Amino acid sequence: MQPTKTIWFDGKFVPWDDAKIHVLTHALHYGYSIFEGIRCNDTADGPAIFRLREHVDRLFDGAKVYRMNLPYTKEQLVSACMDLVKENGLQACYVRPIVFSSFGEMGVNPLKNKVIGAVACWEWGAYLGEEGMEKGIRCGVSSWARIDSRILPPQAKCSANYANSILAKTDALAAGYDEAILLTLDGHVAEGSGENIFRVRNGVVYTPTMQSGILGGVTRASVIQIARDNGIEVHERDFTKDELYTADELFFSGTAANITPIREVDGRMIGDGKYPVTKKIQKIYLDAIHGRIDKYKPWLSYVR
Ligand code: PPE
Repeated sequence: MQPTKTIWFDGKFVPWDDAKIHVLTHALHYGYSIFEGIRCNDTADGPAIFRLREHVDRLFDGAKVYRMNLPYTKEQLVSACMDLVKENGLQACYVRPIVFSSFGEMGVNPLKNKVIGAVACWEWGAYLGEEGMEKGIRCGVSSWARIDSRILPPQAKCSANYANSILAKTDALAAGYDEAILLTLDGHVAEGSGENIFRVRNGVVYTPTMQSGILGGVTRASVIQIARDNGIEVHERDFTKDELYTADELFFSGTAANITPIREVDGRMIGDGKYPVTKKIQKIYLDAIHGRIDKYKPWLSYVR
C-alpha cells in the first residue's frame, strides 16, 4: 500500500504515519467497528466519489443496529471524505471510513469507551485483478455458511462480519481459487467474501434477495438500476448452488471489485466463457462511475 499525505482521524487531518491507536483499543479485541468502502474515480471534471451519501447512510444504519453512538453527523463524514481526497491530491482512490470503540475499558461491553472515527484513502487497483475483470475469476463454494441475521446482521458492515469472510477467502485461496462464494445456512447462494453475486440465465439477471442475508451493496443497487434502464430483466430471487453451475454467466459486484465475471465454480466452467450481459453491464457501470453518462451523474460527488 502506497501511503498518502494525510488521514482524517477523529475530526482532524493528521499525517499518514501519525494515525495510530493503542493495542488495547477495544475494537481490536472485540470487532466493534463499522466501516465503509467507497471509490473515488477520475472523470473529465476531476475526481468524483461514487454514491457517497448511500455509503454514509449505510454506516449510520450499522451504527444504529450496534447501539454505537457516533460523535459525528452524516454531513461531517461526507465532508471528511470529500476534503480527504482533495487534501491528498489523488485523481482516483479507495476511501475507507471506519468508526470504532477506542481505548478505555476492556470487556465485551463497548459502550463505556469513546467512539472514534477515521477516514483514510489510498490508490487501490482491481480487487480481483485486471485480468479477472477481463477474463473472469475462478471460485469455490465455501464450506463456511454466510453469517445469518440472527447471528451477526450481514447488512451492518461490522468488522466482526469479516471473520466469516476471512475464513471463506483464505480457504478458497488455499484450494487454488480466486474467491469464495458463501451459501446461507439454508443452502441458498448469499454472496462472495466481499462482493454481491449475480446470475444470468437466458438473458435474465437474478441476484439473491436482501432478506437472504447479504450486505445491501451500493454496487448491487446500481447494477439493478443500470440493467433495468437498459432493457435487461432483473429479479431479486434466491437460488441454489446447482443454479450457480448451470448459469450462462455469473458475476460479482462491489466497490472494490467493480463488476468481475466468474468463469469457473468448483471446477465447472460457467456458460461458454463469453459474458455478453456481464460485459454490457460492466461497461455501463464503468462509464457511469467515470462520469461518462449524464443520466448517472447524480451518483457522483465531484471533489473539486
Ligand atoms: N458483500 C460484502 C460481504 C462486501 O464486503 C461488499 C463490499 C459487498 C457485498 C459489496 O458492497 P458495495 O461495495 O456496497 O457494492 N466489500 C468492500 C470491502 C472489500 C475489502 O476487502 O475491504 C468493498 O468492496 O469495498
